[in-house]
Parts: sequence; C-alpha cells; structure tokens
Amino acid sequence: MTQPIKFYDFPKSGHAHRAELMLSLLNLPTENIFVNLGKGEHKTEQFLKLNPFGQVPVIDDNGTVIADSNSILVYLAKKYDTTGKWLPKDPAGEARVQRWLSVAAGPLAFGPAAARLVTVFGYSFDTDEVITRAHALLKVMDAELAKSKFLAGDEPTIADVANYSYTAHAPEGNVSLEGYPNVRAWLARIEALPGFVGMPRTVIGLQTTA
Ligand SMILES: N[C@@H](CCC(=O)N[C@@H](CS)C(=O)NCC(=O)O)C(=O)O
Repeated sequence: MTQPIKFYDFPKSGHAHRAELMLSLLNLPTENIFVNLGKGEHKTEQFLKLNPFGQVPVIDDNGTVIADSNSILVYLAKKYDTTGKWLPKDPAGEARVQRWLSVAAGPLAFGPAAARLVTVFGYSFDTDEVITRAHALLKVMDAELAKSKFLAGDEPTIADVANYSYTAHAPEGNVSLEGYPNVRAWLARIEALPGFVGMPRTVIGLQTTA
C-alpha cells in the first residue's frame, strides 16, 4: 500500500520550505517529521543514514529517500506532475529551470539566506557582505522578472519554488524588497497559486512566529 511521503522538516528552514511548498502545490499526502536542529537531531546516526550531509530537508517516498531541496523538487516534478509544466522536458525549457536552481544553490544561499541566518539563527557572517550580495541578486532577478511572469517563463516551474522562500523572507535578514517591484509581483503570483503554503514569519528578537 502506498504510504504518505515522509517529509523531514524544520519549519524555519527555507530549504525545507521549498520541499513543503512543492508537496503542497502537487497536493501530495505527506507525513511531516520535525527534525529539531536545535537539539542536533540532524546529526544523529539515524538521520545521517537518510542524509550523510546532516541537513534538512529529506523525503522518504515509500523507501525512495531523496535529500537536498532542489533534488526533491526535481524528483517530485518528474514523478508526480502530470501536467509537465513544473519541469519542462524540452532542452531549452529545462535549461532555463536549471539556471535558476543554480541561483537558488548559489547567490540566493550566499545572499538573502545567509543574511537571514545572521538574524534568525545568530550566525556570524559579515552582515554588510551578505546584504550586498543579496541586493546584487535581487537587482538581476527584478530585471529578469520584467521580461516574464515567472523565472523560467510565463508558467510557474520548480525554479520559482526553489527561489521563493528565501526571497520572500529576505526582509527577516534586513534585506528590503522595497526597490524590487517585479520581484514583489512575482512573489504575489506564487502566493496566489492553488495549494500555496507559506513559511512562518520569524519575528526577530522574539521566540514567536506570526
Ligand atoms: N543543499 C541543501 C542545503 C540544506 C540546508 O542548508 N539545510 C539547513 C537548514 S536551512 C540545515 O539542515 N543545516 C544544518 C547543518 O548544516 O548542520 C539543500 O538544498 O537541501
């Protein structure tokens, strides 16, 4: 019998949110398993068997274990998207998506996501450097999003899912989205998709979320 997809999650993680968002957009039955990073549960022998890098997110789809947020997006789109729109099969379309998966694993991780790691998790990165990197990325994203509704064209793809979470939550890392109207319109387009689920906002300085 097919079981729900086990989703190893930490709700303040934008990487984990990517997976959560895709599972929800595809309306897939999911069993959420909270991995308490604060207590080091991601470094236990049991968890390291799922992901030797000791990081969330991970999914276990009836014995098929996939670690890494972008890998999870590719897997879910290839296995469960019957429309073919989330990961186009034509070479140029797939390459356009891959370009933005690379952005999500590179400039997004080292810019907006890193700036948020400083404020939300107390990392000691050079704040000016990571915020400058974030704005350099947002400037390019804003210009690209003047040309199309979504990152890889006029339809949403996993490229948008990969880049949504840390862009939407950039202000938590003191990276303002004020100057990027096309980015803000794009975020709103994603938030309007059927099945959209947000990531809890972190109120900096308090232990609560809203
Ligand atoms: N490349 C990984 C990065 C995942 C990642 O950085 N996860 C963080 C939470 S946002 C984590 O588990 N950090 C704990 C650690 O690295 O020890 C992915 O895309 O899934």
